[in-house]
Amino acid sequence: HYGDVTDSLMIINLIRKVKPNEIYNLSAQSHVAVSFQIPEYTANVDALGCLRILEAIKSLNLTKKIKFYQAGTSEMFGKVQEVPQTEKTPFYPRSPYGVAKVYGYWITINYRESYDIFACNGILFNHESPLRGLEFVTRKITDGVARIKLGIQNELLLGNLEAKRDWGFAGDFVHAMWLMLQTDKPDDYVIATGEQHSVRDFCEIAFGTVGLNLEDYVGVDPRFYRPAEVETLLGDPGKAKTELGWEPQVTFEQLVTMMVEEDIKRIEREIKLES
Ligand code: F7E
Repeated sequence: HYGDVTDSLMIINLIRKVKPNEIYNLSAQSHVAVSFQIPEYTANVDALGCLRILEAIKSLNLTKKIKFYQAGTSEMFGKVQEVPQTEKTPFYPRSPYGVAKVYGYWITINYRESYDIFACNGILFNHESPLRGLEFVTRKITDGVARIKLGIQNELLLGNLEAKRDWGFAGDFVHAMWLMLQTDKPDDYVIATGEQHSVRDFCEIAFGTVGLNLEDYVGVDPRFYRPAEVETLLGDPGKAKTELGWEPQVTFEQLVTMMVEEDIKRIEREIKLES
């Protein structure tokens, strides 16, 4: 089905047609840096998009039939007020993206409390995989490492190398989303690994997996700096562990290695096809 969360009628018609029992709202303009350039569009999709789905569920009288998952984000913590961040840590978003997601978070709670919808917020920290878009730092690095290793690129230009993130494997995190909708009572959960690494650490391991040294290839280009940066994020997944029985399975090193290996395989296939 085609769709767009800026189109209310389409959402209503699609729900009527598909009759889902679970809706996972992952729709977003999800790039933090881009949200500074298109803030109004980001708010329309990321904040009002969530409201439109909730309002569709309510106006179709399906509040008892559909469970709803809202993709919250660690970007809501932004300039962190506490370390590590838990479900109780106050938000301080640092981008139009983060601000729009705070609206999505609260409107989800508001519809849960006002209309008794089974609605949950997952507050997911960064989650990565070989499917990650090339505009995000992890995939930009692993794709760059693969190209450098295969001799088709000779440098990798990045922004803030000191930013620290709690990076996990997307497959593990999607499992947590599903678990949230299988509980008896809707609630909100931080999903994170509880481990933190810098962009520089990520580069070091990624270059290390192919026997190269990051210092020989990585340069800093201020074009990739953000007007306001989120310097450090570290989640406490304790509640998800106790209440959902969820724990991440893939380690940071395994994640980086998996992403580099997949990029090397993909680029080797592309080179073969071209020759
Ligand atoms: O940046 C720094 C950048 O764009 C991570 C989204 O899925 O996760 C993601 O948001 C860090 C930042 O992800 C480059 O300044 C350095 O500090 O990979 P990112 P993000 O902004 O953390 C959260 C949880 C979401 O919800 C978002 O939707 O890396 N950085 N150099 C760079 N970032 C990029 N993109 N490109 C660089 O060259």
